[in-house]
Amino acid sequence: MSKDEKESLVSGSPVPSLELRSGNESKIIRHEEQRTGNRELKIDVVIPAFNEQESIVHILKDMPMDWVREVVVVNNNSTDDTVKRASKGGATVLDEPRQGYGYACLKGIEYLKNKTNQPEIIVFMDADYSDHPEELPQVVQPILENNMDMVIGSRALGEREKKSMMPQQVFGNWLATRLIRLFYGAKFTDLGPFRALKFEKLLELNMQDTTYGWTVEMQVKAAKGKYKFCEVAVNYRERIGVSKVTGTIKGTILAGYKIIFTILKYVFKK
Ligand SMILES: Nc1nc2c(ncn2[C@@H]2O[C@H](COP(=O)(O)OP(=O)(O)O)[C@@H](O)[C@H]2O)c(=O)[nH]1
Ligand SMILES: [Mg+2]
Repeated sequence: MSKDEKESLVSGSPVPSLELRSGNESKIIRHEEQRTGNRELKIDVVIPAFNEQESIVHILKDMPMDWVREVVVVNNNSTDDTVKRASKGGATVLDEPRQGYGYACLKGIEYLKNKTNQPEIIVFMDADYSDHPEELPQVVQPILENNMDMVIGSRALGEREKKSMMPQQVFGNWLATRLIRLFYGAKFTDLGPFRALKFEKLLELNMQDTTYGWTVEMQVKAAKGKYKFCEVAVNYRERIGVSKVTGTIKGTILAGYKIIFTILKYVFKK
């Protein structure tokens, strides 16, 4: 897709048609229909959040709600105003008392699974306003147009603001993606949090990780399962608020260890 085409999608200019496959069915949904809110396109967003009262407001404000059916913010024991503000911003707020990024994502999935009307596509993004919610159409587009099972928003391919990623994070992602290439033959450039999957394919992955190994487990299992996946460039900016993972020594060590461990674990595991 050219840059102009991408920009036209984000700014909402109509594109002729999008093809959405669900199960064996293949139906054509006209772009304008999504925009007029007939809600035929069932895209739900899950955002794990831990003390993100400032950023969550911006995220919800920028969320392209003509594409999204429901935004689910999973709160992990926040002690600030995250819950109140997320709820005021129109999100469904769930509480997950067990601390951990993976626990929060699992809670969001469980909630969507129990809906009578499950989503066709699930999108994950972080709560710190580093991701650009308005880029959601680009991230889901390969599922709609090319029948991909999973799309990773790659910060390595996109533009990163200077202080948006710590050097150890850039190196860690490079190393992890090299290892995935080596052990699984799958080419990724990032383990970024902004990603989209067909919901049924996500359920098939049977995700287990409860903390920092979440994103890499998903990619490794998708590679092993021969999923159709691709990456799209996403931009990344300096977060609002305080980093809980790579901004702390403990978080960096734990995340690094967990990511490498997860990559190796699934080489041998069925
Ligand atoms: N649910 C949940 N989310 C968390 C936890 N720690 C961090 N997060 C969220 O995970 C995302 C990434 O964390 P962040 O602090 O930005 O880490 P960084 O991007 O590595 O600096 C943000 O949306 C956080 O709110 C946690 O223990 N539980
Ligand atoms: Mg962050």
